Amino acid sequence: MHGTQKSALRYDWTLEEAQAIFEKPFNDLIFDAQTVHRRHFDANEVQVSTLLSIKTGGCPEDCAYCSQSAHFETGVEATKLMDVEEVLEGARQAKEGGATRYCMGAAWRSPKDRDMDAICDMVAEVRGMGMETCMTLGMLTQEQAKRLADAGLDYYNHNIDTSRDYYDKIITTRTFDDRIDTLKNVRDVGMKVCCGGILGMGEQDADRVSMLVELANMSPHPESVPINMLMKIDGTPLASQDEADALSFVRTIALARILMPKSMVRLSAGREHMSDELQALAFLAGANSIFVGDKLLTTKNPGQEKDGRLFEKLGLSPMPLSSTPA
Ligand code: SAM
Ligand code: DTB
Ligand code: SF4
Repeated sequence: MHGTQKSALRYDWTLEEAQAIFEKPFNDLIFDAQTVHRRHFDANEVQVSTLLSIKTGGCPEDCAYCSQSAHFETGVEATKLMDVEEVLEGARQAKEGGATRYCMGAAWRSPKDRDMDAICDMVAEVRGMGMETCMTLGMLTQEQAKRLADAGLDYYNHNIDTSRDYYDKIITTRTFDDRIDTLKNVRDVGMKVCCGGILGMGEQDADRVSMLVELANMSPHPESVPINMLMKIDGTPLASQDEADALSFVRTIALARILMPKSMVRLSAGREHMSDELQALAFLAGANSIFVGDKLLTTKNPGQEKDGRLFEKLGLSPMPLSSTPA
């Protein structure tokens, strides 16, 4: 990929091509990523989302990174699905805090049909407040996806988390292909897809590249690509996992930007432990979306004051709703 070349979107990346980009001298890689970024986005704008856990803990899945799995003693208490009113109060606060997208997450393997009415009410009401809506509820049937789309859900988050090869080292209660099936159901009913993964679970650079090639060869590309740095949770199998190299993390973001030029690349979990300098590098590499607020789902996030200072230092501004890709 050359800086001046007009880029058509591609869906046929090979692992070798992607690996070669990933391994470029760092300065060349960042320059290329920033060049691609500027073709499609205002480089000083960052989209801002807020998360709410609408149903926490007690999840039957065994994702080795997760505080909410019932398989591990993490100290996270299981709750019932929140009332619609409570969710709306959270959404009002998020809007006041400058969020343009409200992301609601539930610790489910998949939603029960009896929960769908309440879930659909949440979507319709939050949307009525003028925010984009995103939900992450686990696996969906085509019918469930259709109901959510009809309620007005803009995005569905469903991560592939890691490479196909590494997947069964992290999760045994479902397969990589189960994830792909739900993503297809979501796409088929016309919703936008938010799909990414986590770094720092003991995977190699080749897994990071392979995960991104998997995403980049989806047509259309996921509109939103969250790249999470593992939040280590006591009691989970990954509690004392070695951290991912920070520069490899930045390279991963740069590769996501180059392979999926028009997608929002989200610097997601893990900012709590990142320096301003590392976050600045991530933005330079093409990340252009974050979660704001004190909390992600169960873990900490920097909070408004700290992020306000970061935006000020870097001359960043929140992306208006009108600039997010249609
Ligand atoms: N239960 C649903 C599912 O798994 O699709 C939705 C909620 S789940 C918590 C959403 C995503 O959050 C996961 O796919 C994973 O990528 C990310 N995540 C969960 N725990 C994390 C952690 N400790 N550190 C970083 N990312 C995490
Ligand atoms: C995503 O990729 N990251 C968000 C969102 N999608 C749902 C979740 C991060 C969760 C971090 C761990 C926690 O707070 O429990
Ligand atoms: Fe359950 Fe989602 Fe956590 Fe996996 S990541 S244990 S599916 S809440």
